Amino acid sequence: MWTKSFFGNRRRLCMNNFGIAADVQNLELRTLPAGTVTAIISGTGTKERLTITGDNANNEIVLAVRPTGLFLKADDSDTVIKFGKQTSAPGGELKLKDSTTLPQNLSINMKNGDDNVEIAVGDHFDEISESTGKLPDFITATAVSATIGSTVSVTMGNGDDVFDFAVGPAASLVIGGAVSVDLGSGDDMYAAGATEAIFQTLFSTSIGQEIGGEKRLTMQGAVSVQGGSGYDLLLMASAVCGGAVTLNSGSQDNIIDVANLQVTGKLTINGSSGSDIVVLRQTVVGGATLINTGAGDDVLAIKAVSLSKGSSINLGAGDDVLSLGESDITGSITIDGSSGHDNLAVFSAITTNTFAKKLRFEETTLSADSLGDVIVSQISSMLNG
Ligand SMILES: [Ca+2]
Ligand SMILES: [Ca+2]
Ligand SMILES: [Ca+2]
Repeated sequence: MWTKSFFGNRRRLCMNNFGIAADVQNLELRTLPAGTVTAIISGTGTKERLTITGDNANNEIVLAVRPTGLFLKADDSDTVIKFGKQTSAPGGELKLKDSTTLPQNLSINMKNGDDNVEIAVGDHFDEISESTGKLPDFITATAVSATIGSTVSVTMGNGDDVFDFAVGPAASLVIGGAVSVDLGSGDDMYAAGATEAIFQTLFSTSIGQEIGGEKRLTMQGAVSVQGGSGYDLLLMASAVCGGAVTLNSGSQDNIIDVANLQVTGKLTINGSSGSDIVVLRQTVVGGATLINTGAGDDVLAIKAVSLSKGSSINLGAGDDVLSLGESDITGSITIDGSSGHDNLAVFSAITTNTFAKKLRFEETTLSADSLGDVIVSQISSMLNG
């Protein structure tokens, strides 16, 4: 399971990679008492719903899909799980269903406190070394296919929270409807995708690192994530998204990393205020791509991306950097540094088939050692547009 120190370290790592000094908060665990998490399954058919409710204490839980069924497990030593007439021991778990087909709808509200919720299909993050970010050799890939027929709605509330969907090496998760995640205020983290791809993305030292290929998480509806205020990390790695994807990180310095995604609909990323780092890599977007990093000194890095519909990138106020390379842009694209002293750094090959418009960049850099790969006329139309 993610930890606050892990989150803090990742923020530091990411900031260092991009040479940005950031005010990194002390994310030490607080010592609030652990509480009770209650699970209820109600309704039938398409109205069937699993509702998981925390309290105002710190609640750490795993909703685990194993070959033997669906379990709700406390992921600290003193959280208590309640389901129907059953109450677990502190730190224990209860079985909610015999099937790996989850209830049609899933609603989670963890209230206040520093909460940690993982939807784990196959293998749990406990099995993965946080020190190296690699899957340990001894991990056993658990073959399990899980389905949530319709919607997922998550409210994490105030406090420093973590929510993730993690799909293990031999597992799959298909979510049929819309996914909506509200992280509330606090320094929060959202992660979704194939387990090892999430870890590769978290620990990657450059945007050039190849992120695992297998997309074992499929979200067929729209995906919407709200970071709220606080220093947030929003991460999606190795997943298929059938609808639109919207990532809003809210105020303060945030990191948004989209890696190895297939997005059929529109991709919208809003950094809002604060100095944000936004990375878009190894990703195919079928709809329009709209990125606005907002006020603050932001870095937007785009590598190995295919954008086939109109795209609009605005870096907002502040001294920003847009790094762009190895991408295939067949839709129109407008890039705007907005106010501040902004730098456009283009490396390696970019193909643009349609008019590209560049506005308000005070500096442009072409990476000399990869100029041979650059399609010069297309690049120059972008730089002079
Ligand atoms: Ca709570
Ligand atoms: Ca929160
Ligand atoms: Ca700017």
